[in-house]
Amino acid sequence: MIKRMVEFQMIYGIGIDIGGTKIAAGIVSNTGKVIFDKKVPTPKMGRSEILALLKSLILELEEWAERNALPLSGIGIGTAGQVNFYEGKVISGTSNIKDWNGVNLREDIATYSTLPVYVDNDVNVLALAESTFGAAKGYEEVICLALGTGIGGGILTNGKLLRGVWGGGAELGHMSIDLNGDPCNCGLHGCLETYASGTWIAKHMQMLRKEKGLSNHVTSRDVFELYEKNDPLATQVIQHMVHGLSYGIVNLIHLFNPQVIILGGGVMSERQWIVEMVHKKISTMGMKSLVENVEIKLSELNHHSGFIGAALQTWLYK
Ligand code: BMX
Ligand code: ZN
Repeated sequence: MIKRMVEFQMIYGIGIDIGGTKIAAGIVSNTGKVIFDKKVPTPKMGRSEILALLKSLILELEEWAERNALPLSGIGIGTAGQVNFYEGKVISGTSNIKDWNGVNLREDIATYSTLPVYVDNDVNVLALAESTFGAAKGYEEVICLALGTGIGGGILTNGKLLRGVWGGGAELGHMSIDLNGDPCNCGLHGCLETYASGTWIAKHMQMLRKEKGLSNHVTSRDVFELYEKNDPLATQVIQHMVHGLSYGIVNLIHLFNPQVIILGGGVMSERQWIVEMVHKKISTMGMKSLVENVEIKLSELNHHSGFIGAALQTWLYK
C-alpha cells in the first residue's frame, strides 16, 4: 500500500479591519496565528486620508511578508458600512466614517497591489473569525453583535454568512427597538445602536450629567469605571444599555432561532458581567421555547477578531 502524505500548507493573508474609531491590520496564518499586527486611529478627514493610510499599511505588510518569506494569499478587508461583497465596494454607510460611501476598495487597492482583494462588512468578517477560530467554533447558527463606535451584526446560518441580495444585510445595530426612541444616524429612531454602542453609552451619560450640572466630558470607558464605583448615573446608563441590548437579542432569537449569540467589540472587551446581566434578563423575556437554550458568549478573539476575519476571506473563498 502506498502511503500518501497530504501536506498542510501554511498560507498567510493580510487582514484589515476599518472601524469608526480605529483601523487594525495584520498578517494572519490559515491556522489563525497573528504574525504581525498594527492599530491606528481612523483618519477623521474621511475618504482620501483613509485610502492613503490603507495604501501605506498594505505596502508595509506586503514588504514585511516578503522579507520574512511568507506566501500571501491576498488582502481581506472588513469595513464598517454596507458593502457590496461581490464588487468590493462600500455602497453606503452612516456618518460614523466620513465620506466613505461609494468607495470601491477592490479597485483602489488594485492600483498598487496585484494580490486578490476581498471586501466585506467589519462584523460579517468578525462572525467568520469567531466561527473559524473563536467562540462560535463548532456552531452553525450564529449571531454576532459587535458593540463599538456603532453596533454591527453578522449572521451565520448553516455555517454560512447571510448576506441578502448584495451583501448589505445583517445591519443588526439598526433594528429599531423603540419607535419613539432617540434619532439614529441611519434615519430611524430607537435603533439598538442608540442603546448599547460606545457612542450612545457616552451620550446618555453626558445627557444625564448635564441635567445635574456636572461636567459632561465623559467617554464610554469613564461610564464603565464609574459604574464599577457604583455611581448612580452610570448605573442608570448601564441598566438602560443592558435593557436595550436584551430586547435586541430577544428579537434576533425570535427571528433566527440561533444556537449562540457572540458579543464582541470594544464595549464588551473582557466584560463577562454584561453577558451575565443580559442572560439573566432575557431568561424572563419573549418566547421561552426559543430563548431558553441560547448561549451567549463573549468574542474570544477580542480586538483581533476583525482583521483575522478579514484575512481569512483570502483562503476561504479561493
Ligand atoms: C454602524 C455601521 C455598520 C458597522 C457598525 C459597527 C456604518 C459606517 N457603520 O452600525 O456598518 O458594522 O457601525 O462599526 O454604516 P464600528 O465602527 O463600531 O466598528
Ligand atoms: Zn439606526
